[in-house]
Amino acid sequence: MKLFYSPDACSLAPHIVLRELGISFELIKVDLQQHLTALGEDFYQFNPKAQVPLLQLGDGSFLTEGAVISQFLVDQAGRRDLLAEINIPQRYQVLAWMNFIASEIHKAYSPFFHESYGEQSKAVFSEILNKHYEWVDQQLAGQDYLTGNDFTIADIYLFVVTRWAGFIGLELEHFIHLTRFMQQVANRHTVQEALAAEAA
Ligand SMILES: N[C@@H](CCC(=O)N[C@@H](CS)C(=O)NCC(=O)O)C(=O)O
Repeated sequence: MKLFYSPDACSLAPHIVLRELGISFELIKVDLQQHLTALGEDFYQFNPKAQVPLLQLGDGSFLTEGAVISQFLVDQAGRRDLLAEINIPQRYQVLAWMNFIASEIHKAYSPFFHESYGEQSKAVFSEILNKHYEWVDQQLAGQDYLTGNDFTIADIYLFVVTRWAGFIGLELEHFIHLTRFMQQVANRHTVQEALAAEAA
């Protein structure tokens, strides 16, 4: 399998999942500004949406959408601690978080990474992010991870997007449960390996 990624982008989530699963994969770096892979290929030819993450499977086919790539990977590997199997209620609790992170948190960071958004948009989205993190922080009180004490793909996704708060100067330290969560996930060796690989 090949994972097309950009350093520190949302592609870090399936990257960490791949390392948690211990399966072999190839990382292909993409320059999102130039739409070029590290080999100088036009990234559009692989993903017309021009976004990472992009997973290329052994049969040559492609899968997009990070939240779905992560589900696909754990289902293939049968790692039920990271995502329970179909028809088990716990699975849908994790998927509800994945959907919330994708639609409410991940995309609320977009104005900070696109120059065309002005300061007013950024202020609005800072407020939206704060409101979401206040709720997330409450959910993390008294438990290690989003759905309890088991680490899942939703925790990986939350960790990856919440790292961006540091890049945009969004203060989150007062959310003590969230801060503890971020530290705990940052300490995992798979996370450290993925960050080191992307920084190389
Ligand atoms: N819906 C997509 C969004 C992916 C996405 O936003 N990727 C960003 C990096 S975090 C990207 O490739 N941006 C470049 C662009 O949109 O031109 C997913 O969840 O996988």
